Amino acid sequence: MLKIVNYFLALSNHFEYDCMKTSKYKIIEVASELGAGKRGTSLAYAALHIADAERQHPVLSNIPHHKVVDHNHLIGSKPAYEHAKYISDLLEVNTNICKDVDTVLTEGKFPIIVSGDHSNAIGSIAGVKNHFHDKKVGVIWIDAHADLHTPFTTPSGNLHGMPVAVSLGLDNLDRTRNMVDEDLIPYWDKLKRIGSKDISPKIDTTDIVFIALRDFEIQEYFLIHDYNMKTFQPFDIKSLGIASVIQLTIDYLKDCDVIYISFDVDSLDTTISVGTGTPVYNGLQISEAKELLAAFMHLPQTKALEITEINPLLDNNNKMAKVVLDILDVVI
Ligand SMILES: [Mn+2]
Repeated sequence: MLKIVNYFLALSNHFEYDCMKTSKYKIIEVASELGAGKRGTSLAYAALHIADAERQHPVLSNIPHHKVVDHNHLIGSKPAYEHAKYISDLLEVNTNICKDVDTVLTEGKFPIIVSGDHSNAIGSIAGVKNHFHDKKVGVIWIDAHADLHTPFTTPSGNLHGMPVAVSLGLDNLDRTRNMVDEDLIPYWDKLKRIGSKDISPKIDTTDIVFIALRDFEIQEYFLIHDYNMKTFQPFDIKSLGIASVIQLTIDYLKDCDVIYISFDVDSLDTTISVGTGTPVYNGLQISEAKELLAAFMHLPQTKALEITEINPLLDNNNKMAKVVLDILDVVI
């Protein structure tokens, strides 16, 4: 009998612990995938939810969940502009994201944004900046890619390659390679100014750190070089070790009052990141991602986390979602 009582006591303690652990968070699901070239990231939250239900100790199920209105009904329709596909629709989606992130922060909760493609970071960063409009916002961008393209430089026209340029307010006109339709420029400028406070840039070029960056075009490289942006590429991570990368990142962003973390699953090595649209070899190991995120999530300045580019349609047995849950398990 005593054994049974103890069992239920342990169970209820675990439940209370879980509730304590998860009550500070709110999940914002952004299923929008119009910014990507491959289809399927809109299913990211469903993939995580299914993988979570199979776990002995669920990670996400106790966290309240809210879904942002998207325009995925346009999938399959012809984009109006070749060099910024679905830009007018993604302006609306990202305006919705901005409002929802700002609302969750106003509720005193920590938003975990489960995002389809990476163009949704435009709205997330805008929401954080709109809420903390008089504060200095820093970004930790954990991604294989720089996402520093603009309509003037993009080879694909997909907006998921542009969120950092939007947030930094950069056009990169000096490296123009596309004949851009003039009609799209007002949308591009509005993307940079999303939020009721009408702020652009959202972040300064000195307040972003790229980690696991290893796949970028020359036009993006020029911006990194021009502004002397902080990067930790695979060579740096291997030579310094992950603990030093963490410390150097924290030191570099020490003047930022607020930190936003964006975790693109393609930052992980291709041996792990099957379920994502643009995998790149020589990426992070799972243990390294756990160390990075655990350290950054525990900083008092950190106010939001985005997880993006999980694509279960490209995956093998939902592995990507399972890996993300393993990482989140030590982080939240
Ligand atoms: Mn990305």
